[in-house]
Amino acid sequence: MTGTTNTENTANNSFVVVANRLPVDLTIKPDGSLEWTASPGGLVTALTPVLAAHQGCWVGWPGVADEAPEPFRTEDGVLLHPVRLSDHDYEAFYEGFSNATLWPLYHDLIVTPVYEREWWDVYREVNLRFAEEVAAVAAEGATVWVQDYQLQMVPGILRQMRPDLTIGFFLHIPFPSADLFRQLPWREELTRGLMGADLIGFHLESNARNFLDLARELGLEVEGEAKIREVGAHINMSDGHRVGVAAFPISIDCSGLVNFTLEDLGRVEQIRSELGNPQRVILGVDRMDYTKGILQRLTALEEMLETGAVDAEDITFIQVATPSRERIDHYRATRAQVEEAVGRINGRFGRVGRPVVHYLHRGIPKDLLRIYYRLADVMLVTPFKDGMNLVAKEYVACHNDYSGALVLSEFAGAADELVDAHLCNPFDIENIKRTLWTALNGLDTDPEGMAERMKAMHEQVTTHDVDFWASSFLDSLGVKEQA
Ligand code: GDG
Repeated sequence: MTGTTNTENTANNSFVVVANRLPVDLTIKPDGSLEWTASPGGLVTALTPVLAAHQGCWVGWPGVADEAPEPFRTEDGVLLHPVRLSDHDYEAFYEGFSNATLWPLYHDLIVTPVYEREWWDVYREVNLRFAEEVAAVAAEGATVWVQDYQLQMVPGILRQMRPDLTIGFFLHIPFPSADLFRQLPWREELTRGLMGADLIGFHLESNARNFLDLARELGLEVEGEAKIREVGAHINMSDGHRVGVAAFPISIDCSGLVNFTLEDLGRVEQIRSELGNPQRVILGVDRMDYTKGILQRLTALEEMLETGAVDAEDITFIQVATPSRERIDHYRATRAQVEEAVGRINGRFGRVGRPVVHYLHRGIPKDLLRIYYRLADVMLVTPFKDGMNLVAKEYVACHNDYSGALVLSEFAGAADELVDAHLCNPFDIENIKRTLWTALNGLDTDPEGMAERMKAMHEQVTTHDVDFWASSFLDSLGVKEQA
């Protein structure tokens, strides 16, 4: 990736995004030189035009401990401003407080959160460091958009340092009920950190309501009620600061997904034939995370094979599970259980040259992922809890021919919008089995009804894409797009 090293004044940015990670990854080559590779996700795609139009700046960690290269400007004109984290910061702030405390607490205690005082100290320190970096690069009166659960103290610290700024915050994961959140030993500080923002965005109305309940419990005055893409509720702080609260369901960049060329469709058919032309292909795509319910869907499949509800000669299941947070115990245990189940199912029901489950524990290129999405007759998305789940939306976007079926957990945020999915309860194996069977059967017995459902979901996703998400949040924050 090319960029110009900064020799300019970097303190004049009128729009600043701050996230745990930069939109590029740093690698150190064997000769010691540094290399940047783009890691564009939906957030990067959505925010790049806004950042470019506003002379924007992205503040974040470059992905390598103890490195904070000079800020530099990308070809799009976005200034990237690296923040340094040591190995110890990474362990205590990221793996510890963010992912072993907040992640399970916010996902309704699927595993027990660890409350470690030292992690909290480091979380605060690292949040302070991010806030200081932002304060140094933001122009007078700039807008700052803080992203996600790793940086919840940043709005409050930043407001104290720079009261001239307009601060937005978006939470990409669920926000739990006040009853669960109350467990957190540092609940007041964390909540007050968030309340430094002018606008706090959640995926769902229910998340926003949970947050407003918490504010009431803390004795704050709440006005109005949570709405979607409209700031219907405000929290009035004693110093006169007003915090807007609303839901902004995130979505995907459809442009690279929707259009399938003849060559793409040829690849779909080629992979189907390499799989032995099964009647139905079932797909799962997740980070290897205990919240995603991968083991439960494998168990459902195994029991269906056992009873003969599905036949190993007729179906193939592809599970892509990208490595994630591999040093955390619960993640290691989840991987071990999933891999044991894959081995057992193939051992019991596969034959040489024809496994039932094709399992990849690595990331695959985006252009191959969309081929898999299109290939899949049924997509299985069964998280116990998920803020939104972009995979479900990506699958639907790739089915512009209205083929296929989506089996979707009721506990994924996406279920609020994708009401035409085959909804299931991932805690109930019998229910996953029934729902998967209904989806497979529907493709045979009611193709028109199934196509109607996919059409409705496809229209919902393509008309509510990631640009729509970013612009509705920023409009509500009062940022005018110049592009
Ligand atoms: C968090 C919240 C919320 C996955 N495997 C590969 C790959 N992916 C891409 C998918 C999708 C993304 O990763 C995963 O996004 P999800 O939304 O499904 O899940 P989380 O990572 O948990 O995201 C979630 C999201 O933030 C946004 O706010 O929806 O609820 O938990 O885009 O396509 N991409 C490629 N190869 C892979 O193997 N290229």
